[in-house]
Amino acid sequence: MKIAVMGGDGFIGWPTSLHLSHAGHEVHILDNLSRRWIDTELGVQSLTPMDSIQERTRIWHAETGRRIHFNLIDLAKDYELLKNWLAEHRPDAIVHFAEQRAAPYSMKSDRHKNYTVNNNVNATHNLLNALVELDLDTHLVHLGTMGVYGYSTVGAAIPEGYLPVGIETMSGETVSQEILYPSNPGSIYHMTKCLDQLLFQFYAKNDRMRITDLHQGIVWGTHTAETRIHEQLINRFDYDGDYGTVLNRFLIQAAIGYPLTVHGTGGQTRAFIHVQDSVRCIEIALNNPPARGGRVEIFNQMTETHRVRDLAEMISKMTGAKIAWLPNPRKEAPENDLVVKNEKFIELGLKPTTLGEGLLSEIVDVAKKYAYRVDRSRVPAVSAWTKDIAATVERDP
Ligand code: USQ
Repeated sequence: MKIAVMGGDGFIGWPTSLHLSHAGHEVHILDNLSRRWIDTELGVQSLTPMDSIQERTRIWHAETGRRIHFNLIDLAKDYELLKNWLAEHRPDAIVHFAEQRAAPYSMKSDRHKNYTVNNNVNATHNLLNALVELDLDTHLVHLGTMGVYGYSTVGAAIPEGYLPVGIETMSGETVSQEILYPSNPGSIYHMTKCLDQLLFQFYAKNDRMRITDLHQGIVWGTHTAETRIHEQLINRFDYDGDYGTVLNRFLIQAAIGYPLTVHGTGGQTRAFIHVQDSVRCIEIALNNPPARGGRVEIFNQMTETHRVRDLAEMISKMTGAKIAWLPNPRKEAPENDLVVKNEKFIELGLKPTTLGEGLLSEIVDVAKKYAYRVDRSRVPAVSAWTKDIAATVERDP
């Protein structure tokens, strides 16, 4: 297939591009390099030393003989450039990662809220709009989030996108119907992914677009089989308070002797997936497109659920790291249970990498190896969900 990877320079976009290229697909990355600009804005850098995208693709070619093409295009701002590129290249499939993906960054200030909404919603809509205008029957695979469901305490298993409901008619009969699971975002970032869902529902219905939405959990890990091929193909690894996700943060904190930063009681239960499984899921989704005229295909892209304090305690036992119980900078339920259905990927052949198998090698290979690159002052999470909460945030646990 000819595949365009929108946001192919990012944390999942890069290993996905390598994985798809390795599998024999023709891969084109479209990216505005915004993650690199945001690093500069925040004064942080990836834990792992990361080359320019041009250098990365040069090394990939030198190592494998395969080309990954790079195009500097901003999906949200350069509609005509995007449309012209699509008209010229007519990709069979698009993987869409080109969105601002950090919840804390999206809550930093009014400017960051505006940026996240404008960037994410426009990027998705520009893409859908251009595909329809050009009459392209391209399969669009979007990276969504488990966060669209919210983290209710109901305890019932979260289905894959759609919820069966019974509705009483005027004549008193109950008819059953499947609706999109009610969205319940916990941040401005998560809210944009809920808005994306509505755009997808409309375009699938109105223009018979083939769309797959992947509701992904929190990704952990760094390496995939392809990023291991050469040191300069290494993936990025974020540890800072805005972009670092919880498990990767705990790993690097343990490696540098920083107390593990548990928010509140750590009672939040979340869904997790290793980055290697994430790229496999994307490949599986690409190989199983929905029929034209069908509904949006939704997968829950996660393999395990864990409570934050259990993760902290596990890493503390493995490494001797201390745990810091901090005031939570977020507005979220202090405790929640989470049961998620993920049968669709398992039935299509996904074999999950469990925390038990993968964790130790991440600590040794990545966290310890690059610990010297950490700026400890960037570890605390200081973006608060409300002005009241901001007053309670701890800057130096
Ligand atoms: N947390 C801590 N300590 C930390 C960092 C986080 O206790 O140092 C807690 C948070 O309060 C939260 C949980 O860990 O309860 C998860 O936080 P996170 O930063 O790992 O994940 P989140 O903000 O939800 O976002 C990440 C990705 C996002 C993706 C989402 C999937 O950045 O792109 O969509 O995971 S999900 O969480 O399933 O919605």
